[in-house]
Amino acid sequence: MTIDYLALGEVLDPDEYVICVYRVKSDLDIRTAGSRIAEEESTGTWTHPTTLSDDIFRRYGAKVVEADGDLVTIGYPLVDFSGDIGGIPQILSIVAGNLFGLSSLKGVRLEDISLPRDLVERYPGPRFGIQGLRDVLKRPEMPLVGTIVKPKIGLPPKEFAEYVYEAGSGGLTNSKDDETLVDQDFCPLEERVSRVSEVLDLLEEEEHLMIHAHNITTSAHEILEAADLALENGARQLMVDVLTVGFSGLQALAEDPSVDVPLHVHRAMHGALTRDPEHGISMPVIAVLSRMAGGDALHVGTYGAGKMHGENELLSRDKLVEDMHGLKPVMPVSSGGLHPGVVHQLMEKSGNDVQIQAGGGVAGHPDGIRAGARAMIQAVEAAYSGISAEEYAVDHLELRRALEMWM
Ligand code: RUB
Repeated sequence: MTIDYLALGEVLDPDEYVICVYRVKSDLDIRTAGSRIAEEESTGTWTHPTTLSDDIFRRYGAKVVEADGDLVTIGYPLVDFSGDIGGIPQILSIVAGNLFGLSSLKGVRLEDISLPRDLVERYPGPRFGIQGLRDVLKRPEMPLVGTIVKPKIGLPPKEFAEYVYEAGSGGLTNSKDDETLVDQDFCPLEERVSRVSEVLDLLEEEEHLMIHAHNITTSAHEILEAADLALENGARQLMVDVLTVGFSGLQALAEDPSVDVPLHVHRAMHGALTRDPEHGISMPVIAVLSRMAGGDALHVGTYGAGKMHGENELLSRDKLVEDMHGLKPVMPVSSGGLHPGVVHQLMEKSGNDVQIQAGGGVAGHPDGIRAGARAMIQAVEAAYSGISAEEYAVDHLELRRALEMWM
């Protein structure tokens, strides 16, 4: 038998293969380039190993089933992912491993991935997801509206909690730590969680439900301990930066029975993987893996409305909500440079299943945090009711002031 990784036109059984689409830049023709990836990531190497039998190749070899333009589709047999240990790290080592460094390729980008049911079922998926978050907040239909406490770092726990209280008093349903705040000396996790929990209880007594995502981004060996610390002090939601922690850190939280609160997933560092159109890993792939690992809410971008470079927001959102072998849908989070003046534009694309977050867009309001929160809520109410922000602002002072400031 000749070892040939090309199987163009073969229709793969999606229950038997992990199927990946790569965008490839190379001087090689696209078929050869695809074959290089398939051989490197399954049974081959740069030369023919004398140990590679026909039988091994037939069972475990990857297949290039499409090669067109600059795209190749490669199927990896499910058996390549078998065994009790390995998990998402091993999936990535195969589908997104050595291939990025092959000298024969000038660029490779993993654009899409689909995984067989048998593989997906080994993962917890979200415990809460969209519906669970809505149930916790008793907010059945409208977007969740949140803030990121600003400044990013520097507020001591008391002032931090006061910010959260003001935001909740202004009507916000969510707030969160920023991605760089964890347990620094000026705002230790334990005291921050305990003070924030007190104000969330107070808000609840005042008949307003709100949750705050506490960032426990840390080393793998400490993450469950950090979660325990936060939960013992009343945390209602936890947050991790999934790319710096790793998908398995998120999964460890999602699988731990004591972690019975929603997990907010920030994607800090994703730009290093997603931003180059010719090399890296696309955001939709990160969305698939975050969902498998158990994230309940994930940042997907602002559909052009905010400060951050956009990348495949609609597709990423779809990966969070479409059918995925029984995993619950994940709440898409839009965040980064948002303010009341862009909410309408955002919601036209996001729909209502979204958590809209504004840090500067709340903390920068000229009349303070509570007014900033009100302005965001008013902007969401206006867009939800199909009324323009300008019209709604006529008799909503906080929104009017925000539009005067930022538009
Ligand atoms: C929000 C902020 C977040 C970004 C991350 O602050 O900077 O960390 O949302 O970006 P502000 P993304 O509202 O003041 O801009 O959500 O695209 O990952």
